[in-house]
Amino acid sequence: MQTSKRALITGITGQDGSYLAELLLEKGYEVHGIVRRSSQFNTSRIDHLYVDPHEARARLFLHYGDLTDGSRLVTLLEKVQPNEVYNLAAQSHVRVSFDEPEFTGLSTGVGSTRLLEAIRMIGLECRYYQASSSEMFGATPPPQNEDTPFWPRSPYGAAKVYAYWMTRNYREAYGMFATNGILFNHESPRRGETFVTRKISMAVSNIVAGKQDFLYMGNLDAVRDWGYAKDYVEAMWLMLQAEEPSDFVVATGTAYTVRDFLQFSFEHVGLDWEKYVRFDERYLRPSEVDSLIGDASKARDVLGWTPKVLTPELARLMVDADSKTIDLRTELPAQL
Ligand code: NAP
Ligand code: G4F
Repeated sequence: MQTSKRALITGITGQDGSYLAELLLEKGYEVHGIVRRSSQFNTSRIDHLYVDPHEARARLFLHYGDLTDGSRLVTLLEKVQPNEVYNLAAQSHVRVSFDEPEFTGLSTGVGSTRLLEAIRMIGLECRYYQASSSEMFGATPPPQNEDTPFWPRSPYGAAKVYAYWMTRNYREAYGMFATNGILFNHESPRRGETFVTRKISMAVSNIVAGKQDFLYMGNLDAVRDWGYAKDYVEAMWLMLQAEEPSDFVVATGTAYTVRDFLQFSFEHVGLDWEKYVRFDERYLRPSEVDSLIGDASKARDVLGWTPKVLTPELARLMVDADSKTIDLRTELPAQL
């Protein structure tokens, strides 16, 4: 399908940003992404999409910017004039948010306000997507849906709750088309290496290749509702095509423990996970989220969205992907 729409994605270099950019390019969008200046290139997840902007066929454009720099957001929005803005940028690691609570608040929380306010200040007519999170439900027992009260258990969760309410406030106060996607955990071979699923899939491929002896982990009892990132970016796009702005839970509705994910992953290569996994308290959090299981009935009924890949298949596809790229990877510093 061809459209002449223009989208701006913050966090385009992240897991979801890269899949969303792919999806929007497939749909004929002109895609603009905000990239943080770094001393090394940080665009490996989107390099395969990049075409030199001097070429007429180029439809992906990257711009330097940062959610902590409000005036830059104003100049960028004014220049790009997007029809759709997807705010995916965040310090997104829950454990790290306990180490860097202030920065997490500035980027993950107030960063959203900077973007919303920049849109309002320049009078841009656009649809806005906020990457809200199931982490906002925290200690409230499952199943969680759009009406479930928030009880965040981390600086990250608290920052996301603030951003959620600012998004709703701009919708109610200024009539903006501003929507929250409350996404449950979603993973892929592009998942950051220090999130639990990717840490497991990389370790399994390393162990099979004889490059690693043991995997050190924290709480194996936590329950999560893990879906596939590629399915979830489709839901983001559908939310901005809806008639009305609203808030939507996106989840598979299934529940597995970290221990289950270990079992699916090791079993896939014929190994017994219990022989390789050891405990390290470094990976515990000061306060944990015990159980997240989403009820995505509203997304199904209003948007027609359903997940295609469930957790056991996800674990297998991640192990397969990491096994194929094992020779191309650099090893992680152990303390991460
Ligand atoms: P991710 O892989 O960690 O990507 C985060 C992105 O944000 C990266 O592009 C990162 O840039 C960028 N970023 C971080 N701080 C920034 C700043 N101050 N200014 C501009 N950009 C900044 O996260 P993800 O898994 O794709 O998740 C996307 C969004 O959904 C995040 O907001 C996350 O909190 C939220 N979310 C994720 C999940 C999930 O399970 N994946 C679930 C619910 C909600 P660099 O590449 O330069 O670091
Ligand atoms: O993979 P995780 O780090 O993801 P977490 O904390 O659920 O957060 C992710 O999902 C949120 C949606 O609910 C997003 F908003 C957020 O941005 C992020 O994408 O940890 C999952 C579970 C936790 O209970 C953790 O304690 O795995 C447990 N875990 C056990 N051992 C571990 C480890 N987590 C990590 N990262 N590393 C471990 O060694």
